[in-house]
Amino acid sequence: MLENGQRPWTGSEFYRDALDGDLMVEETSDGQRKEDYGADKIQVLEGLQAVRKRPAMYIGSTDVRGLHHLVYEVVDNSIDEALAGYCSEIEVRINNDGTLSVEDNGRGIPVEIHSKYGKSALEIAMTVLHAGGKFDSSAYKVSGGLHGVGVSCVNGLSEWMEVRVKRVGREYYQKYLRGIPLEPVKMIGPAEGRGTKVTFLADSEIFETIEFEYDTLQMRMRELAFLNKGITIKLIDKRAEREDVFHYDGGIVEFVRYINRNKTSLHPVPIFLEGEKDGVIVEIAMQYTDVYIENVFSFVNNINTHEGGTHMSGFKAAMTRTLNDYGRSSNIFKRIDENLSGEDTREGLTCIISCKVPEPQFEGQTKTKLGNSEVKGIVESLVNEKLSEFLLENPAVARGILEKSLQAARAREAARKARELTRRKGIFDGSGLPGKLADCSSRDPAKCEIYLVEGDSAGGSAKQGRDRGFQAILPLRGKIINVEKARLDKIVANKEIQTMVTAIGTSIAEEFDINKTRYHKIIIMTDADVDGAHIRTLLLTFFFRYMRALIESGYIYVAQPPLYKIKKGKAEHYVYNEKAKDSLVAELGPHGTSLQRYKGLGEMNPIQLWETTMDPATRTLKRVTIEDAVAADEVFSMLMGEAVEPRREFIETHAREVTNLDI
Ligand code: 0RA
Repeated sequence: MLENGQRPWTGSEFYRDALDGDLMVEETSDGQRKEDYGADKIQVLEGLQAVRKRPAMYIGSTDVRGLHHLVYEVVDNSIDEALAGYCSEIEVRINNDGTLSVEDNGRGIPVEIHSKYGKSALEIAMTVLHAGGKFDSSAYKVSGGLHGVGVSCVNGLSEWMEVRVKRVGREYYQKYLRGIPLEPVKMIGPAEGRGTKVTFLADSEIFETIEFEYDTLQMRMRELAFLNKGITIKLIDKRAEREDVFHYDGGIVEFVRYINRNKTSLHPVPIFLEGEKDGVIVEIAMQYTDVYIENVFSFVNNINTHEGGTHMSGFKAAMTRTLNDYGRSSNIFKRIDENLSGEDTREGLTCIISCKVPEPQFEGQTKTKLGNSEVKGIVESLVNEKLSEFLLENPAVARGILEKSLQAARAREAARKARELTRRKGIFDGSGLPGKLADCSSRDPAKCEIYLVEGDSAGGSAKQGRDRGFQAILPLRGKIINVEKARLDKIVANKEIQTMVTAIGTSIAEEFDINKTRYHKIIIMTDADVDGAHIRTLLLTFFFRYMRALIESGYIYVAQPPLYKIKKGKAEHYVYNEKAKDSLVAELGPHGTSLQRYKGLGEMNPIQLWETTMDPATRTLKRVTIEDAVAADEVFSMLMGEAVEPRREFIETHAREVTNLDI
């Protein structure tokens, strides 16, 4: 029998219902259960059918990103259990057979018979769409957020899934094929401790790839451990015998230290502010460094709110006001009219804002913008109050921050003057086009394309191979400037940037004007190697920071040069990825087949480059979305300064993801 009766209530109606039914699974007669099984089954099947029919509606996409969302979805349930105070360890394991397991040491999903449905609560949780969302109102559930669709959705998108629950000294088990249970939940033996373990094989009928990427999971698991202090998250890759254990008692303070680990900070200890009002919990950690960009990341219920929202507005308003007030009252401002803009106060700032909001409203293009209006005031008054307190108690740190902000204000003024000068000299207005640019003859931006090509030799081939009617070529030499390490005035003075911006025609930053763009396709064409990926990441980061509307308008693309040329007899085939190569080689057979791997664009002659990469009739272009750019920017901000090799590998993997998108 249940041992629950007097157990304090934990906040879930769904599970409360489950506990009403007084029966343990093994005490249920199977014959009884099969009767009501029919009607429920139809309902369940309809739900799962919907998920399988439109997977993107539930998990965003069916590419490698969607695949990883499955993992996050399952992990989120364990995180919820941890936030409720019942779970301290979560293990995520990529198994040798391509499956993935998530195991926690929480209370275990209830297995008791749900009175309304006449079957195990566990089965309902695993098979009924939104069961968790609808019934479970525990305060800060991650569910209801970005992809809070519940584990049943993952189940429906898995070739198979199995769940093991340890409770009250017993282990329970159920297995599903594409979301459909093979048999009722059964007790399979005694068990020690409690917990839940879910294992699944993503369905290759649904997903473009079902191969999990360690680096992608590693980044998210580390982030979750930072955002939820005290939880231990273990990540294991049985394919490569790789593993990490993430556990941070310092939470987001350690997150900020981590992001800044290779930067020079202005004060040794990050500033930490926290508070709670009307059920909204706010935590903020921040630290200034000597770099010139701001790295402010915000999260709501563990979801990265890339598009900001009310918590971000409240934070920015309070920062501007508090630092200006302090500058004036402490006489750090020399002139009475001295004034910091919001941007000035955030130059060099690394900040994590983490809010827990009971009923979050997510808005915006990618549903990553917090809409709850009450949160602005809550964050704003918290920061106003606690930050001014901090400044008064730490005058030396306060002076450092104010001086940095004043420098930023002066630099901004200098950059404005410099831009005026460049404008007078005609550098940015398109009147004096750079000599390196091989422009096209058309003047209709909607028809024109510009290829930003890595290196002079590939640039040469592209110039010869192109259709000069509408295709312009701009060779970029060497690395472009790292936008994190240079202020706008320096960036504006950089020759590669000047050439590129002048050719595009829009100017940058505050003077950026999308209507002046000379091309509606700006195509990044780099080698398919680490350096190429690095340049691509730098360019995306630059566009993201200073010419964002080009990305938002869908004008930025990545070219897809082939990886191999395969020849058999007279026939030549170009292939664009390893998988395609393997299957074509298998098809043609090794006899008389030759394989050439292209390491760089420079290895192709002009005709080959045209045929494979530039001819609109045959090429594939990948349009860069704002999400790709955000990812590139984040990879950059969070990984900058890490030991060079791992960082390069990481950038390479993730930059490759960017190129794997569909238009
Ligand atoms: C609500 C109530 C109880 C357990 C859970 C939620 C739970 C759900 C998941 C999902 C993944 N891991 C989980 N661990 C626990 C049980 C209530 C009780 O036993 O008192």
